[in-house]
Amino acid sequence: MSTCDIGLIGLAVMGENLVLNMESRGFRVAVFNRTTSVVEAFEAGRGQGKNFVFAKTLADFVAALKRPRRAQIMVKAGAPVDAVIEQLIPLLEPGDVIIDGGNSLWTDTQRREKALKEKGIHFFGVGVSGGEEGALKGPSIMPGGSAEGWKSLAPIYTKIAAVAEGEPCCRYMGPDGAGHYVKMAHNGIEYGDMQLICESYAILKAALNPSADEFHRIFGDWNKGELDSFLIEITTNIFAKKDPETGLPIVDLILDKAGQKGTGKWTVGHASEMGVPLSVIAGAVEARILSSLKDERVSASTVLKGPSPAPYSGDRVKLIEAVRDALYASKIISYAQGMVQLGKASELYNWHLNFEDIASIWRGGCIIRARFLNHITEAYKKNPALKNLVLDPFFAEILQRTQANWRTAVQTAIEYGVAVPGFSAALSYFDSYRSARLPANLLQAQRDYFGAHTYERTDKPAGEFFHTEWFG
Ligand code: NBP
Repeated sequence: MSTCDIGLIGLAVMGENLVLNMESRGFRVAVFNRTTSVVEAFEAGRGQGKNFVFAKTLADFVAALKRPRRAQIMVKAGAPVDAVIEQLIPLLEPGDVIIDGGNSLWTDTQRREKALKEKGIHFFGVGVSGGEEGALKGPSIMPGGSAEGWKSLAPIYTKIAAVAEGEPCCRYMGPDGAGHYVKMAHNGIEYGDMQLICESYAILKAALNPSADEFHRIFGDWNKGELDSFLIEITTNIFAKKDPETGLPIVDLILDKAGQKGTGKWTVGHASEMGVPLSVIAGAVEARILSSLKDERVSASTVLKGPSPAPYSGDRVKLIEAVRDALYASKIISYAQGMVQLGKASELYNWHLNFEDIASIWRGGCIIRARFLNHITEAYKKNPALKNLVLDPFFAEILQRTQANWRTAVQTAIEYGVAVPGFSAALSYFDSYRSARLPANLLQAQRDYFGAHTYERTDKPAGEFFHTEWFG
């Protein structure tokens, strides 16, 4: 009866594809879904004839699992996860493992892990990236939970994960919320990458107005070089897709109103709480928010006019190269900021995150997979204590090399009145981070002026604070 290696609750897009992946790698899997008809449809459809137990009750589901039981939850993040855990608890025993594979908030994972530990149940917060296709063919997997519990999960998750450079894209991240935090940071970086690609498109469109076919060629060329990545690849493909109804490029018919589910906002909110600059991702989140104000923007566009530059008279090829360089440099800054955030969170929660591992499991299976993650992996392999990715010689050289083009791209955007919150935030971070002196001396004077907040002096020892009587 108890014959299944693992069980999964929640047969929506991700759950269904994940269990098919597990089954295809030789595991026997019990499946359950709150709405029974979903299990029946799976049994009659994609699951037919395969090595599954199609459970119609949670009790049957649990009874089908080998001990220690491994029960993965793949339902909507938030209250549904707590509801499923509550139903599972009376059916499980100490030593069993519950895995939450959804995009849960890491603090929820910490709370759940603590509560279940008291009952002797291991709880795992596992980040799964790669969408529907990744879940089916091999996602990037970011597990967080007890090191002991991981022993019983590792044989399954390392086998179903994507493989990059011969290694599975799955490593143990650390205790409690570590896996879900890394997944959240991954999603934040994904927001940044997508926004930077959109800004490249916006600048080129405003200055050169390439056709969709030309964009297809431009992004296709970029994908052959340093920018080689899943997101550039799908962007290339998007430009080639025609609308069957009108024959026009589908991208030109899509409403410019972006959606978001919340992981980007969580990432930016916590970075800010920890005092970590995350300006590229913050720019990306805000760009989505602004895009969603479509009606307001349409009416503002009739009142507020931008510049009317002359048609672009420079070298088209050079501008395309400049935008590509700006995209690459901004992307490096975004990853550098994301890694600093992970470092700070690791210190805060004592997770001992390993950045080489993180960069290496993002090389395959997930949405941000990219050739340049090999270089990030290398950078942390050489120096696990690297303070900031931009200080690694490989990346520092790229930022030096692309700097002039990066500035040209931002200048062109400004000239044409194109918003580039990601490019400009990245460049401002670069210019701030490399500045030995910033205008914060004036800011400190202002704070002291109106609030007697005091300041330190350049000509006195650090830690000595001064106040000026500004009035009179
Ligand atoms: P959804 O996030 O759309 O959730 C649907 C599933 O949750 C269904 O199986 C539904 O059961 C179940 N569910 C809900 Br809603 N409330 C429940 C409750 N109170 N008790 C039990 N089950 C409940 O599914 P998804 O898109 O497959 O995503 C699953 C998780 O994976 C989410 O956390 C998501 O953020 C994450 N994720 C998604 C992607 C992606 O590309 N979609 C990628 C990576 C991670 P029902 O059939 O009875 O309504």
